[in-house]
This record gives sequence, C-alpha cells and structure tokens, in this order.
Amino acid sequence: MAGEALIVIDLQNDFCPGGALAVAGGDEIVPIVNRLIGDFEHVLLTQDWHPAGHSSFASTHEGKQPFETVEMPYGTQTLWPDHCIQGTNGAMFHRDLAWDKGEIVIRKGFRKAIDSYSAFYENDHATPTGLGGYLKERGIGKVTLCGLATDFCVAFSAIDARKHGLDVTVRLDACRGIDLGGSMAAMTERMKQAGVTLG
Ligand code: VGL
Ligand code: ZN
Repeated sequence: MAGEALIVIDLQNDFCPGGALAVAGGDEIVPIVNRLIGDFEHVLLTQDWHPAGHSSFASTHEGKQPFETVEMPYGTQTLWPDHCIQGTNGAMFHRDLAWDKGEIVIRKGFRKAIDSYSAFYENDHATPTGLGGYLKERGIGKVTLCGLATDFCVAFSAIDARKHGLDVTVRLDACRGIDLGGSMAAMTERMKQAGVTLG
C-alpha cells in the first residue's frame, strides 16, 4: 500500500553490544525489525554518520567525559563516546539486518558542528535533513518507527514526524533505549503528548 512506510532508525554496530555506544539488548531487535521489514511495502533507514572529531564526541571537548553535557549555540548537547564514524565498521548496519529492501538511507550527524538525533531535523530543530520533503513528494502519510535508541533518535524522529502531520507509530518491541538520567520515561511521555502511537 502506497502511503505507508517503515523507518528503521540507526540499527548500527556501534549501538549494539560490543559497539562504542552500546544500547543494552540492541541486537535483540534485529529479527523483530527484519519481520517488520517483510511486512511493509516501503522501507526507509537512517544511519548515524559522524566525521571524526564530531562536536557530539566527549573526546572533542577538553576535560569532558562521555554522558556529560556541553552548551552549544543550538542548546544543551549530551556528549557521547566516539561512535558511528563515517566508513568505519561501527557505522555499518548490523550484519543480520535485512536492509536490502530499503528505498532510501538518510544519513545524519555529518556536519561537524551540530548533532542530529531526529531523522527530520538536526539538533537546532531548524535544519532539515530532507526526509520531510521526501515523504511528502512520495505521498507517504503514515510511518512506523523502530530501531535505536528509543529515547534519543527514535523519539526525536517520531516527535518531528508528528510535526510534519504524519500518522506515527513507534513499535517499542522493536526498539531499545539508552535511558540516561530518566530519558526513557521523559521521552516516552513527550511522544505520547505529541500524539505518537506506542505499539
Ligand atoms: C543516537 C546518541 C548519539 C541514537 C545517536 O541513534 O539514538 N544517540 N547518536
Ligand atoms: Zn550520534
């Protein structure tokens, strides 16, 4: 059915056990996501794709440790271990992910000075990735999201998808979260407030 798409968020090695920013149980969702991919006619994927020395890396900021924050011109930014560096194994999709059906891969976080959790906007909430226009041009009005991490890239993408007027479902069984300082509960609440269906 045209008009409906699955968006697989950042199912990459660095977010899976053994990776640089491992999400607990991140690899467990791969078979669940693969089943969803089989069920949808249209499949889109995102790929976190940072240059070395990215401003979201703690290592870029003198005296800062991962999971601390820093004030950026666009607001408070959480600092992460170096992860998903362009072209590295850590940035590749999990080897068992059935990504070949994917119609487009949206890469994000490739500008050194700004992070991008959402598949729609960078972290200034103003610079578009182009996904909103892509979906509109293709007549896709309903999206289902899955992937990593629930409380960061999945949640920000889902909330921005609602801002684009899309019908949005997040399949929580096909997501895993980081849960930093209560972010899981906070972002779950924000998704509900935004009108995201949690399935
Ligand atoms: C993500 C933190 C940093 C994510 C990406 O995919 O949720 N989280 N970069
Ligand atoms: Zn990242």
